[in-house]
Amino acid sequence: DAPAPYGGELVNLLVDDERIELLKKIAGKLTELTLTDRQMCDVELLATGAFSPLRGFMVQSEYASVLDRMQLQNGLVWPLPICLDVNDLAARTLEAGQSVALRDAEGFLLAVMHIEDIFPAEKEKEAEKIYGTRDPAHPGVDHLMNACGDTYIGGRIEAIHLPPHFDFQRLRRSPVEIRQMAEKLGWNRMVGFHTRNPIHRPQFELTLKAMRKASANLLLLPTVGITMPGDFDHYTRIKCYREIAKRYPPDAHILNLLPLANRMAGPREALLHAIIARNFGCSHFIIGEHHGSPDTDQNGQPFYPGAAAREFAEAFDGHIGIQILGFQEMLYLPFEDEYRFADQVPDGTQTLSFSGFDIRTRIRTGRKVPLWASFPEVISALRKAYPPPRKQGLTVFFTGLSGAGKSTLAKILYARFMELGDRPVTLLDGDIVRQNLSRELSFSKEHRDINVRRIGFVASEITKNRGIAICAPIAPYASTRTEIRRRIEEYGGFAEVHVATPIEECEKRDRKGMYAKARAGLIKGFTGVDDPYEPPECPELRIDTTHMTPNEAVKDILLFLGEKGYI
Ligand code: PPS
Repeated sequence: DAPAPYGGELVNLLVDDERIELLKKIAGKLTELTLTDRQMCDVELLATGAFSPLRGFMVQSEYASVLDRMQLQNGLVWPLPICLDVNDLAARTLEAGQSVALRDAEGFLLAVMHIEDIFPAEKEKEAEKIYGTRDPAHPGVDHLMNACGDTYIGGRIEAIHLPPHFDFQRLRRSPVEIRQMAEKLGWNRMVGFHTRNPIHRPQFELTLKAMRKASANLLLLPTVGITMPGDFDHYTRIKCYREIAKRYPPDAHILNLLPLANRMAGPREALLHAIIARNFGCSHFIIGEHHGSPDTDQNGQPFYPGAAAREFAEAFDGHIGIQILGFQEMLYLPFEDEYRFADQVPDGTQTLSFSGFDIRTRIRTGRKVPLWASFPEVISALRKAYPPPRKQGLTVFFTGLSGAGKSTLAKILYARFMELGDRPVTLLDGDIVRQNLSRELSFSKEHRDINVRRIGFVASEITKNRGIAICAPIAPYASTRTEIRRRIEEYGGFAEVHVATPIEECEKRDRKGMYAKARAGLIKGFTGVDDPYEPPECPELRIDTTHMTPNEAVKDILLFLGEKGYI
């Protein structure tokens, strides 16, 4: 039979209809918390029992116990804190003993939480204990340090609705539904495979080997909550899984989406995945190299040794009641045309291997993925969603002082792209945007940020839909520019062009007479005069137009874009 859920009982926090009516009535009077996407993932996994035996967000003593001893207070092994973070402002309005309404961004009521405890997040300690590093290049640490609120609230949850999903609804089954399905199919043994990447050849081989080893059927649990920046979007990944599904023996696997917010905590993450798999009814769980780990740090080094997650989880499998099937890296032997585990490769044999990261990079840069690395149907699905740079969307983001030449360069570049005519082009010039999209805004820091974010938002939509956006605001603040870059790079190309014409030259030109007015004190807070400009540290291009014609400058930009494959 399938193993019992972790802690003995499958938790179900969804309350019955009568209770829903009551909670809905009182919810209107309760303080509201709007959940982030990550928090909604946690609420969903708590509500459906994927996080059994947890019945809500952790209180302080539980949090401390997980950090220090990796245990819940009842002694069960538990690797990661499941906490609800709030910012200081919200924290000041809350107190223990109070109930709060948990809503999604649209205001849809998901759950009522009964606060038992409000306590500070021990961020430094959490980073060390959970991630083993404080390096902000680690996406889990970055989130904890830079995005997560400073206060946690703990307490029981009564779930009213699961967060609504409109995609792949038939593939979103709860642990109890998967258990029932496996029972109906007469499956006694099920091996879980958790992944955030498409399944390529080595992963496929691995799952087949695991199924044979455990004489079990397969439960594929791809993460569709939060994965890592740069990952393929989940629509594309699910298309790939569906293709791969045809390669398994008939009726031997179930594909089910897991709305988990990955922490990417490597060893501790792997252990959590194994516990979740047990709750879904798995008797075995596959852990390969670098399970649950971010790609690499800034020096190209892995955050955790390849075997760390596997060895860690194996050490605990007796405690968590699911058998870990740890596998070494699989390498391709070109002469033999087969995959083997690293320890089964004779010394001196030539081997090849591609990580998920390598394949992502190749797809995104339009390079070939050899057939030994993946399957033709997977490569084709990926190529369709992630075309080569020549067919991707692109944003050229000019930044620089007033009068530096941004608008002129942007206009010439616009004309060149229109002449090429292979993609729709939109010009978002600073002045033009301020006449319509940002008409009501001033030049305060706050308003400049809003203005630049709006431009970034429009540019990201254009880039997503494979057009070209040319932006030319001053955009004086580095962090806002970085934020926009991140958003746009998810969808296509981003080239920051710093028009670095020195202020003396801009002021000499003073085409609009603005510098003269600023110097005379008629305009306050003018960039470069009495307002800051933070020059980009590593723009794709830096152009000083002092001794250059605009046409020459644009030629440099086009050459750069050509080199990168965008035109
Ligand atoms: S920002 O900082 O990115 O929001 O600025 P932006 O939207 O690009 O607007 C810059 C243009 O507005 C004119 N202008 C000022 N610039 C800077 N500081 C102050 N206080 C200011 N007031 C008006 C200025 O002419 C800029 O035009 P460009 O085309 O850059 O010369």
